[in-house]
Amino acid sequence: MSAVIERLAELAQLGRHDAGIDRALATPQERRARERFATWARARGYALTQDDVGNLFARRNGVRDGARSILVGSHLDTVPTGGAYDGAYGVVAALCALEALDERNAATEHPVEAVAWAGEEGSRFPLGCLGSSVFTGAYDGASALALSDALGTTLGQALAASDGGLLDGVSKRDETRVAAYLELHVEQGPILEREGVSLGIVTAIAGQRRYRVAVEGTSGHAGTVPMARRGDALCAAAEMILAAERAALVAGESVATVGSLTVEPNATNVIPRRVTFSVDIRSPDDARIDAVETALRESAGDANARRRVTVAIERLEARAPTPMDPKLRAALGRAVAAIGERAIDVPSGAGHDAICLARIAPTAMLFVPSIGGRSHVAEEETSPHDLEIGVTALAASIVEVDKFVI
Ligand code: HGY
Ligand code: MN
Ligand code: MN
Repeated sequence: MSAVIERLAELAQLGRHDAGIDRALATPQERRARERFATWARARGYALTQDDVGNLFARRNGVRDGARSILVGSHLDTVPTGGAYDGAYGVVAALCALEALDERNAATEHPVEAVAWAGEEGSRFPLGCLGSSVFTGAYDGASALALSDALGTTLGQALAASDGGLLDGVSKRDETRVAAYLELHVEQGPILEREGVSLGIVTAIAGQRRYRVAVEGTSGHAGTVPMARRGDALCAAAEMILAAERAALVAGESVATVGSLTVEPNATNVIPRRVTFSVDIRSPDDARIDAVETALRESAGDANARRRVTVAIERLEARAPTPMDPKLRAALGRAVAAIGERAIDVPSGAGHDAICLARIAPTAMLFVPSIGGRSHVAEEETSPHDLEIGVTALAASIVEVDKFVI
């Protein structure tokens, strides 16, 4: 069994439960995944560094003194019901690609570093791409460490804890100059499988905005408050959620998702006093995201006017649609041809750390197919054949990119 298959099977046990894998940032299971990454890297003599928010780097030296690093990686954390490949594949494949260069005794001009970015999913602390946002200066490190999870634990506290924290004996990372960034990821969509091809070269990553919406109404007895006199927070929330769904359908090439919702006091015979819910809007076209956000805000205004509630919309994150670097995409095309494979251009509806790295360095992504196009579910699956081709293509891409980036 190849190293990429074996290592993914091992990581898949960390955080496994009967509905998938739960490996949120700075939890014991996610720390153990970072420890496995460190063990594999040390076994190859790669120099390990980590920064204050838990990004972890394994460096294979280059031959040109002072050259900036080519970073290659993804993330080890998962959504609460995650699969075995989202993120983990790109981290394991990055290490395997470095090892493939070792086996071929292939020297690179630039140092190449495999990276495990901290907290890409944003499932524990309320910021997606947390680690790569801090690394690229898109988010302040101290503010990130002050972010709290649902239980009030801050990221700083979690990383200081022995079981979820930074790894011992790993030197601090200060270097943030980057020559280029490559990320290999499962597509999480249906295109490659439908086209019958094992590799995709990503054209652009969809823009994404995340919000937290709070609806304050008035609690009361479910049996005695007349309908015309209610300030029912949940009915108001329901109207807003359907307004966002309708707006995404009308805008086209857009998606709007409410994945998380809480009701207070959450009792069957009490009118809901307060409802909070998440909104995730995405599109390759910012104007369409604007249209869906406008519809959401208009629906909130309508609820404020008609429903005796008060609605507050907090925008948590906004990432513009991000094209991948054309010169790197061409290099990936040459690399795929060099290994005798075919690739097609494919957009990414899913978000990735690459959206942050593209702010500071030429950035490109490779995809391999997701069976049934499914991801963020326990059933997430990619064939061993495609997993292995991805690693070969990634190693060839590093060699190609190393020839010309600065
Ligand atoms: O939400 C996303 O697209 C990514 O999986 N964090
Ligand atoms: Mn994901
Ligand atoms: Mn991912």
